[in-house]
Amino acid sequence: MDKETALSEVKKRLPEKRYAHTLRVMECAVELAKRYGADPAKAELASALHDIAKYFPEEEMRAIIQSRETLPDLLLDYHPSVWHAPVGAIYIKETFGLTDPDILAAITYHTTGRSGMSVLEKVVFLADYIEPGRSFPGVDEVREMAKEDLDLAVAQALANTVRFLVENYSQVYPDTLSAYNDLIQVCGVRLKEWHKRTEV
Ligand code: DGI
Ligand code: FE
Ligand code: FE
Repeated sequence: MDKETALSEVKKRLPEKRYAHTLRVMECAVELAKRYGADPAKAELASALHDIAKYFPEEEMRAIIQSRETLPDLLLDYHPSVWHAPVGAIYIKETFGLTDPDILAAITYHTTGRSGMSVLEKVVFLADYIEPGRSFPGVDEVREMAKEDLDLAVAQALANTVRFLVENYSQVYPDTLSAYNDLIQVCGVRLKEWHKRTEV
């Protein structure tokens, strides 16, 4: 599947604002891929398609999760906002015959992350978080980290997301906690040093 086909299929399924978000994620992901050694073409295609299922009706997503062996039923115990990522990946595979496992994983885990993420998965996850249209608390700090250290930026983004969910008494999907734990093990010390350095 080429980029143009992907974008025209995505455009049909997304409102204008979400499509504009998609274009910004693509640009950002290509830049991060070049910086951190992921395949820029895969980063671009995965980003183009990452939110394709964002506006699928909840019931349709639920039916897809229930009927496909590869999608964990555990998803149904968590908030529907995490469903569009794995549902989008399986939809793309079945509808457009896209089978590249790297691209499908980057789409599947773009919302929650997971333990042992590939560089491509981190790039798409981070691009979705820091694209210039985002304005949530802490995003500028993650943008700064993204210029220097991919793991650091992804770890901080995950920490922010976990904190946000806990503060709202929302459930945290296990893959999100696994991703957080995994990356904190790698760069928890560096994160602490970064904050010590920028506090003064
Ligand atoms: O689809 P986007 O809006 O571009 O971004 P996204 O795919 O990162 O989805 C963000 C939403 O997902 C946001 O409302 C927070 C929610 N979310 C992310 N991780 C978790 C989560 N919600 C729950 N309940 N649990 C999670 O682990
Ligand atoms: Fe998304
Ligand atoms: Fe997105």
